[in-house]
Amino acid sequence: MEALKTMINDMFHKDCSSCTNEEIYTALLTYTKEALEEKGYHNGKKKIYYISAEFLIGKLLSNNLINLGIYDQVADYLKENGKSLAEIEEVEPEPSLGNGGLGRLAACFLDSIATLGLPGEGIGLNYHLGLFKQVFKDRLQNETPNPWITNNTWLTPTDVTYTVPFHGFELESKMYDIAVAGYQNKAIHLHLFDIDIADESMVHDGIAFNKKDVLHNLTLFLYPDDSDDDGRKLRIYQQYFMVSNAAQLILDEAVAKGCNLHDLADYAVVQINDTHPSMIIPEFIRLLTAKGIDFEEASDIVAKVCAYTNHTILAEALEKWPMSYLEEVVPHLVPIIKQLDEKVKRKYPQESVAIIDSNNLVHMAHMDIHYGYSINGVATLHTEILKNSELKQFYDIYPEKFNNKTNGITFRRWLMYCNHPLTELITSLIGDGFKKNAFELEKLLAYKDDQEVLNKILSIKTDAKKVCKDFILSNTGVEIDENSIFDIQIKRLHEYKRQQLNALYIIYKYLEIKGGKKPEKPVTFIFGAKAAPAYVIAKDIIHLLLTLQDLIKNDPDVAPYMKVVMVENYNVSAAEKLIPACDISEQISLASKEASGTGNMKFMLNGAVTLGTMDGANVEISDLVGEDNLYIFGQSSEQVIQHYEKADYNSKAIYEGNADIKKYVDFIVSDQVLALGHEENLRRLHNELVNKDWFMTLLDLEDYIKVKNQALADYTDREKWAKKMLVNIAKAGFFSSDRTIEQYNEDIWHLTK
Ligand code: 26Q
Repeated sequence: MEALKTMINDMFHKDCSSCTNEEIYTALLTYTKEALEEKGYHNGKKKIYYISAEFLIGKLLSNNLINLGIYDQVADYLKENGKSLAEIEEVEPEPSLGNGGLGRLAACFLDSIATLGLPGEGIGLNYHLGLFKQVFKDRLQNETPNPWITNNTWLTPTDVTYTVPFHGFELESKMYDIAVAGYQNKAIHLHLFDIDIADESMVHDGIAFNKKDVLHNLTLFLYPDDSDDDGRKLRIYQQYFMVSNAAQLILDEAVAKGCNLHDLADYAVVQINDTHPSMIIPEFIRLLTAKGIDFEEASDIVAKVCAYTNHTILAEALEKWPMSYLEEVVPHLVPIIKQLDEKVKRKYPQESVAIIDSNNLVHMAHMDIHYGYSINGVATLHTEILKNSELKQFYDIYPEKFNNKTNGITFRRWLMYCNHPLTELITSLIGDGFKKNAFELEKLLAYKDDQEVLNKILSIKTDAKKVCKDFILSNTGVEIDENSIFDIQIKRLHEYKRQQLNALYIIYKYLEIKGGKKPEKPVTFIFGAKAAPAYVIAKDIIHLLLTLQDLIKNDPDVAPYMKVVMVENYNVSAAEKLIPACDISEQISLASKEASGTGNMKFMLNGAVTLGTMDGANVEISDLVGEDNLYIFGQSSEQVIQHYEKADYNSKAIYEGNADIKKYVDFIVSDQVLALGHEENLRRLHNELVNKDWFMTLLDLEDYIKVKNQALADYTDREKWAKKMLVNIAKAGFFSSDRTIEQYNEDIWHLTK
């Protein structure tokens, strides 16, 4: 640590113990950046370019220290000087360059690409204010900006700049880099493109800004509201800016390595992360034809370079842009897209596979599938649904293009960093081979009947709950009981994820306790979720949760037995505190709707037991741990898909036919709840559940209550529960993103290390 010591002295002319946390953070940032540069970057003839509108990277300091292998030394050195690394980390702002799962997956993938030593880069946008910061006011979500770029930033400006043409004007870009360290390996780059003239001062009243002033707002926010036309167009501006820069960079790098452009596929593979970067296909063709390659060959070249990952089957999230928008924003791509569409129509005249449909909507996913060489889903069930229903018409044409890549998570952040005590216990039992080969976690199964080990696992959980309790107190002002059961649902707020189902359980439980039935063990129901600013019902669900939180807190009959707490501004840093403390992991989406889920994997790895539907990667978790080690409820994806096909789901009939269900749903608009909450929000939500309920909450409610009660009852047999925890940890190895990335490379990218 001599070098760090000298650096601190040179920078601040005093020693570590007299520095402020801000000063030490500044020194550590410089120190770490230099260490990363010294290690160098992976290189090779062929590179993977992972292009994504989102990279939810989280705070970077500790993660980089771990991957550089110096975390313990730095932490010890600071401790010797009376400082705490945990407190210093608080100084670091969290970049919020993603919404949720898709963005976090991209961040885990960069970690694994670097760790496995694959030549690769991430390419995205440098949103100055990221995703909004959530503030609760009057039990409602408000949105404020999250400025994360300070003088002390991981961003390194580069000299790389490109000209991006739009209708009527051009924008000069500037590329910023963030180094992503591999674990005990070299680093890779995350390239984030920006414009110099982005103007944060145009943001006012929360996160409102002039959407028409594209010159100054292009990189201000992640995904501006797409509830209106200007917001949707701004999304197209952002997407094109991202992919034009990416395409220019990729071609430049290839040419610099000796590529003649006809052989681009020997130098580059582009993974298109959902359809947000899909315009890279026509953009590549535009650039290649400008260099003299004819259209036919250009489209063949692109089809050997681009691969597409689908992350959702929700129709409203599949991007379809009106041709008129593209004409307005990127008219130079329009003739290319039309030519691509005509080529498809000549061979496959059926409208279901057209790029441009009869309403003049451009289907981005359709373009990816026709002009990419691989399409993958993100969990086994999800890929099967794509092949057999959602994208069946394409599977019939191109069966060889379809493949599954079940998602994964980086164990560096989601175990080694966020749960040191568990990491140490595992290391003491099976050595540290699991850090490079996650499947070695299975060796833990040998300790399934070892009392001492089981007790240690339980006591690590209790300690994590104490840490989490402090976090929740400082975040919300609510004091929770570390001896209660921690039941946690943290993820974006969406009706398909069914936070409302969990809320109805809470109402059931509240009424049961009011009726005199006291639970054996108190339960804390913990939530964290942001709702899209324009998603009205999602915001109503947040309002219900915050209202229930207060109702229960203020009721002395009930408060000793249950508590509800909603964490404000749920983000990666909050997840790192909550996940190690969780007993019951809520993964309760309507079967068939959650493509994979990745929180489910993080919880399992940290010894939580899943309570979930047979959806997304829950199915694979269930296969791995066996039915004794998780709790499954609800209708299967086949049954749900049947209901949609027959359009026979009727929530009103369930509501009217089941007095208990009616009682729980009506409680939302009871006098007690209305006395605390807002009538408009609560009535709207009640009406939604009774008359629409698109995601079949009421259908699964009875079974959910039954199975959740079973889980809570089983929790009291501590030894039995500890065994379930151990099996979950031991079987989590499959969900390492290292495994996922190995499979992408084997089947799609074909890179040499
Ligand atoms: C599309 C059009 C207009 C506006 C916004 C969007 C949009 C924005 C973000 C569509 C989708 C997203 C994000 C999707 C996402 O996060 N999907 C999640 O991806 C994870 C990683 O594969 C899965 O684990 C989750 O199941 C999936 O929901």
